[in-house]
Amino acid sequence: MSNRRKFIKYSAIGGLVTIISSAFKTKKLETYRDIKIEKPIVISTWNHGLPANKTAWEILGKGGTSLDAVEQGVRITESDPTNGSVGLGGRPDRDGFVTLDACIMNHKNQCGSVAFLQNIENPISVARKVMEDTPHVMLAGEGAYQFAIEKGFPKKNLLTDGAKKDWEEWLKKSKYQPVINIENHDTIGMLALDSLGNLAGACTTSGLAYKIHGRVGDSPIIGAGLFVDNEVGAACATGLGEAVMRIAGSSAVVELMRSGATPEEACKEAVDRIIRKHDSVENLQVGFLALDKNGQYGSYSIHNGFNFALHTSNKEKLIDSKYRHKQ
Ligand code: SD4
Repeated sequence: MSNRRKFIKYSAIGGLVTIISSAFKTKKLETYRDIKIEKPIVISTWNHGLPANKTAWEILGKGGTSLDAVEQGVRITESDPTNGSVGLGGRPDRDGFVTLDACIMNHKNQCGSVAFLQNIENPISVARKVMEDTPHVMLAGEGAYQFAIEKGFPKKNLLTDGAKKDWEEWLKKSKYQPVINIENHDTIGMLALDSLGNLAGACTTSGLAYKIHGRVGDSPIIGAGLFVDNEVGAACATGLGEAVMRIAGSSAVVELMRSGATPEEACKEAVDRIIRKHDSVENLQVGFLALDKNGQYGSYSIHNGFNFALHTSNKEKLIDSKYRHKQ
């Protein structure tokens, strides 16, 4: 392509970006004119977010940091054996191994992550250690496990009797059907803004039930399952990780907010991006959740059924997400 044609092409794209971002900016000014900053605040995915938020709030309400709040908050879900998609009690892969993915990110763009981690109940705290005690962002598999043991995390069998029984039942047909629809979900993603105005986020999961051994989803991938930029906002994702990774979902949501979109508009555009890139989304569920620097929050999902928990100084509730398609 000649330089002139390249220039015309890129200026046309640039012009379009300017038009889109100024549309968002105008909207933002209208929407936000009278809004006062709401903080502290914590939001998290699904109804297990209610007890997780409660723990996070014990920290935030006393002036603690958003980082401590999100770590302690999601540990509640990780340690709950009745939750089949996170930590202890998580459904195994198709070979019977419970493998966990988690990541955490603070207001300084520091982040830590573990993927394909086994036999450790609270991967989020291992992810935090990766962030704070190593020069790295991500550890995986056996190396992540060895690191956790060195840091004093106890080894624990995470396959509960109930999850084992369900897996044995699944083995009878062994139908490999990696779908996440409105019945098959549960990852916890949590976003918090503390009283100092700092954002942090955490995301933790056992991933897709009966996945191929070694499969890693979006949840430990910074920019996919979680992204935090303290200048703008934070976002996290739940649902089919492959679809989230393909659009760098949480990073996209934060960038859209940077361009002036409200949290809900940003989540909606990310959902639409996923829909545009799939021939059919009949069996595909993804939900995004976002919190901006002003404590404004929003969510959007492909299908109905996604909800999130909110906790502020005077509100503690579950909110149904807006969505594109009703099932
Ligand atoms: C994954 N995104 O491993 C996770 C699963 C999930 O609600 O979010 N379930 O693909």
